[in-house]
Amino acid sequence: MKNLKFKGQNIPNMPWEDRPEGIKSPVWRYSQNPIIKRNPIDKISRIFNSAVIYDEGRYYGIFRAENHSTLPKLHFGISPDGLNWQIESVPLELIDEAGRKNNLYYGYDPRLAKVEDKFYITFCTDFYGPTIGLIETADFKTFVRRENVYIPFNRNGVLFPRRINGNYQILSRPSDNGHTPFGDIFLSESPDLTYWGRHRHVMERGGTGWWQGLKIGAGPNPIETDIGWLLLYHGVTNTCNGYVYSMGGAVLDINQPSKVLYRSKYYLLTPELDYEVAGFVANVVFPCSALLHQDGRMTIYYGAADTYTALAFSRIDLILDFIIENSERVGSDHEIGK
Ligand code: BMA
Repeated sequence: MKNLKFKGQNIPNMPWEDRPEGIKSPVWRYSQNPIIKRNPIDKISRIFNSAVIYDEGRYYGIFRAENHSTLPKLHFGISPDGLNWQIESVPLELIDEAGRKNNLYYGYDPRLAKVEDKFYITFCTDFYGPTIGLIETADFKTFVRRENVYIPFNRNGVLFPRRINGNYQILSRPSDNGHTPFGDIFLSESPDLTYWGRHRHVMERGGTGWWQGLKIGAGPNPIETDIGWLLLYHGVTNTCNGYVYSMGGAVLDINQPSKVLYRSKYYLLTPELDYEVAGFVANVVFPCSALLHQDGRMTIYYGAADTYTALAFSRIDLILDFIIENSERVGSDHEIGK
């Protein structure tokens, strides 16, 4: 793809490896995966499905860490290079909007976005069942818990990195209280991050690939290009041995992101290597963050088998070409507002 315009960052030491000879896939794995292994810090057994951001020379991470109670909590970490992480051994301390202490019973599958001058963590939390929580921070020192975005049940809340048509925008996947055997991606918007509405359907499970036949959920925060928003997501299939989580890709309209322009019928990454096919939950590839360099290189952080944190690489032009070439027409034309 020539003359593609996109919003990349200047990240001098972004984790990176060129595509190995002989590999044709638009996404390839880091040869030293996983970057976070089992029992990475005292009393924490597994860190996976975690979010990373690069801002003004520093890497910050919000990690899904499970201690020996197996309850997931959000932990803060920093890194000099995006590979070696210093992760706090205790969960994030939060205050509510009135300044009172407010700590989470559980928090998992965080995403991390910078919108204007603040960072926002969206994640799954408990509110009489799982739903989407929201934390705001300006400095990664004070973390303010905002109102939950939804009533239960909902998962995979993922913010866009800027307002669109004046409003904040969030993707989500309404769910149930268990291991949800269904699920499409929806969009909601808000003028103030408190009141959410104008809900739209974005993408349905299925399409023409069984790998995404059961449910789908947004992955990393969408990436802006002049073709549209690149959305990486997870797609799940139900087999006789349980669920299998792969990564897929789609492109959403820049001004009306409930409109899907392209969606690949093929997965971009599926569990193949030992650290993806075996672990606490077998066969899970779960992308939560992507860094995009201004030269087009992409580094994707994904959870592997609910046990490890791993990296994969791509290039923005390569991934978009693949999605467009292998795109299929899905979704309906009779939605309100489409
Ligand atoms: C989902 C979430 C993810 C997890 C996946 C596979 O419902 O809980 O955090 O990776 O199941 O276990």
